[in-house]
Amino acid sequence: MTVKIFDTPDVQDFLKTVAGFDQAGGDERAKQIMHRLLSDLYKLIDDFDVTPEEYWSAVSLLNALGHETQFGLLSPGLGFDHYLDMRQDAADAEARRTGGTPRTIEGPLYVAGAPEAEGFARMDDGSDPDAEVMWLTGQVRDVDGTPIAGAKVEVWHCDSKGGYSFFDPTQSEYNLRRTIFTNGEGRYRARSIIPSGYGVPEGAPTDQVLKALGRHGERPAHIHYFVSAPGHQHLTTQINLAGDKYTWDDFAFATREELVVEGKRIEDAAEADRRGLEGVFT
Ligand code: MBD
Ligand code: FE
Repeated sequence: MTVKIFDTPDVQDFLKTVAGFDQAGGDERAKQIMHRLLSDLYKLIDDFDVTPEEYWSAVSLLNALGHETQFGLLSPGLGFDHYLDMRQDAADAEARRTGGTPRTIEGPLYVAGAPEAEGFARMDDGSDPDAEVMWLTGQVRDVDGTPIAGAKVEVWHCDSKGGYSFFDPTQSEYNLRRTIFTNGEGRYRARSIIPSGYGVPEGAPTDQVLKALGRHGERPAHIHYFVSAPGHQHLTTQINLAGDKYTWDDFAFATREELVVEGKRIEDAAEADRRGLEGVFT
């Protein structure tokens, strides 16, 4: 079937009716956006001769994504999260807000309300004896390099099997999630465990979409951050642990050169703890 009806007056009038253009109520921006969205999709159906079977299988897929709350997971896979960041970067550049650690995407797995600590936090609940200990230390500075005391550093990451607390029911509440306020020198420290990479659940609706595109759903090992302080722009970012197979092949497009960090292995556990507690990693 190769009928082309999109450009006919009937279809154009119909689109306006569907988008509520001839109704007084509702929201003007919602109408404009819906009209554009529907127009693009109607045109796509016409241009690609989308069959009813294809259309209804797309509806099923959307239902499955919603049922499994996976819109937030497919979103970075389709590049929307990174695209919004690119727009923020462009807005910052235009406003001459330059310097500082680059932003990258939040992802769908943040949970508010993590336990708070001053200066130092142990992030893991100790339930994974096979996991390797990881120390994280850092300093929050403004774009001029001045340390910021009392900055809020929210950190979250997955366990050694790629699971995040709250989404992985085997983990304790807030495992690997902490809010740490920087000390007088703007520094924070955390003792945690090395996270593994993350993979989209096999066979899940998000996985089905990626497979149809010939893509995988893997992310390199990473650690999420929100950094904020009064009078400063909120930063959403991540660090990637260097040497991961997926560092430059992240399904969520979140890797940035400046955010790839090389961990330093310390074989002596007591030495690692001593250095971590002192915040010295040279
Ligand atoms: C993650 O852990 C993540 O950070 C993103 C962006 C998407 C899926 C899982
Ligand atoms: Fe993540």
